[in-house]
Amino acid sequence: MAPMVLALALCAALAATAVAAEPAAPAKIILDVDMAEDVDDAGALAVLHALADRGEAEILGVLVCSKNEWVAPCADAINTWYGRPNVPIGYQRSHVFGYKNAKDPQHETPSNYVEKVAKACPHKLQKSSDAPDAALLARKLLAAQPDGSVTIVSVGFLTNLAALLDTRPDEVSPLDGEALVKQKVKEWVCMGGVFPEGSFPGGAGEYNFMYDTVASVRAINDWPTPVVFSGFAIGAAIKVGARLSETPEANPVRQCYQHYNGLTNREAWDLTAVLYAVRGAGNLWKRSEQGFCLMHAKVSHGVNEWIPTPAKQHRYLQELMPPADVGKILEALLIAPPKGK
Ligand SMILES: [Ca+2]
Repeated sequence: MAPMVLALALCAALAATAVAAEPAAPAKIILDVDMAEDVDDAGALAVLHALADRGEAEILGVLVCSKNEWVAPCADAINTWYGRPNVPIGYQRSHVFGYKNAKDPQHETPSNYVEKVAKACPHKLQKSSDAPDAALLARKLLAAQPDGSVTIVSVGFLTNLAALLDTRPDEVSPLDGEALVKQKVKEWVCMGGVFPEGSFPGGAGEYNFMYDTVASVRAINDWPTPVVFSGFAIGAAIKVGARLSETPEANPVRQCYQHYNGLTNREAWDLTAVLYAVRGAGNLWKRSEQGFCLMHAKVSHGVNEWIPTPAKQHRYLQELMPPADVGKILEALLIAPPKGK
């Protein structure tokens, strides 16, 4: 190669490197949790903070879909531990009808850890119902962002997202909920469902879809943007949490796992959804063919049916990397010290 050609080739290679090294804009994330009955919501919030510490995510807000006065304070304590005490938190006001609360819409989601952790760790929010309505907060957060820029990650029931679709135009936006979501949301990443079967052997639906069934039907069947589901099997194959014992005792996420299961490993359902939402499928997962995750209300609570069709923008994650290796990635984020600690 002539020296001049070589020099040009080198310049081109350097320019390409410079372009490749340009950091991607952080993913704008709203995380909707049912932190209460299970502990992986706490792990998911920790992973999201770790990704934010690495410049990969921007946390716009946290929504709480479970009915329990200690969930929002517990989430607030985790946000505070990670140095983000001002992340807005919204709380559900609208459980409709479902498997757990069919007879009692006021049914509280029990928890063996949120109250203990909230009482032990610094935070500001005194009770969940002190937080604004989750659907109205989501409107405010979405309206302030560029079009097509926000990823919503739900790792609990679909109470808040159904309520968001049902919101009416207000001072925040002249658009109704569906139109606002369509304009601002890039993708909804949903932990839930059984794919492609739609139910477990025996016929039961997946917990997140089943809990507030009417909300699931409304949110999933009518959602106006692409949706990617991290179904039950994806996170069930990965177990993390025990290594939180390597983090300080003051870490509220460590305390959540401590109270929940004595600081042992737990399935990583919710953590997988956060990781996919921020980093994409990469070499961790495959995305299924395009289709429609049709929710049924009557067959059995929370049963979904997978219908391959280009007419709907739903996909679900499929295993690619061995789950144990995905687990190592999640674990490293879960136990990473907060930036500056
Ligand atoms: Ca959850």
